[in-house]
Amino acid sequence: MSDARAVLYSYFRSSASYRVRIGLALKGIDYEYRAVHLVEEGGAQYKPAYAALNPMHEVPSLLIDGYVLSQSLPILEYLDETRPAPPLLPADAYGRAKARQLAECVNASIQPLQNLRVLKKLESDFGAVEETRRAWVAHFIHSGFRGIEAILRDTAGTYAVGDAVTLADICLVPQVVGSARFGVTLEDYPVLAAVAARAGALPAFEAAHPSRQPDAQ
Ligand SMILES: N[C@@H](CCC(=O)N[C@@H](CS)C(=O)NCC(=O)O)C(=O)O
Repeated sequence: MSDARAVLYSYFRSSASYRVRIGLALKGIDYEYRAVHLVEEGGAQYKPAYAALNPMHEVPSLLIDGYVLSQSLPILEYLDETRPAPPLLPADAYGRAKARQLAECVNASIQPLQNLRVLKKLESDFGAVEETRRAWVAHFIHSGFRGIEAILRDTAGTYAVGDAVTLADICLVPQVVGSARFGVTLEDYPVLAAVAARAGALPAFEAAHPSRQPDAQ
């Protein structure tokens, strides 16, 4: 363990980085922000110095307690286990399963399909123009949001699972914010819209918003 200041490698628009920024803010953890520009010069995620930290060439990565961590959900679980207040997961096993289920709906089922490298490959291998790429992403966001809306009808209180913020809100808000770039609006998802609006207005979520980051464009 080390008590050096934490360092977050992040890109302002990255929804996975946004999740970790929310977790750090909720836990009141001070950190240095290091921007990794995913687009300029072929992407800083591929530069050897960063690849040594994150061999998957992705943000976020977090240096904390002398460790190098990556993958936003394990990072958030690490923060929760080492700094339990405020908790990011419900006290009961069923609540935890539902919060993790919603988090994975975003992390495993929606976000990977909108990743920069996936969109680049659609362009290079199939000639997909920007409009086609946006339609592809929007299709998968809508199918994911339809499923999430159905789940939330059973789980939501003030927030996605009951009345306290959980991992589910930490994943849903960045996905909702990022979806606007692909022309996805929330008229058909009233519970998701309400939950995301309430969580998104909390100070920790606002501080983590892409527009508030040092590398925001
Ligand atoms: N499941 C990973 C996803 C990480 C990820 O996909 N990060 C994106 C930005 S949101 C990235 O670095 N993409 C780089 C690329 O596609 O080249 C996590 O939760 O940390």
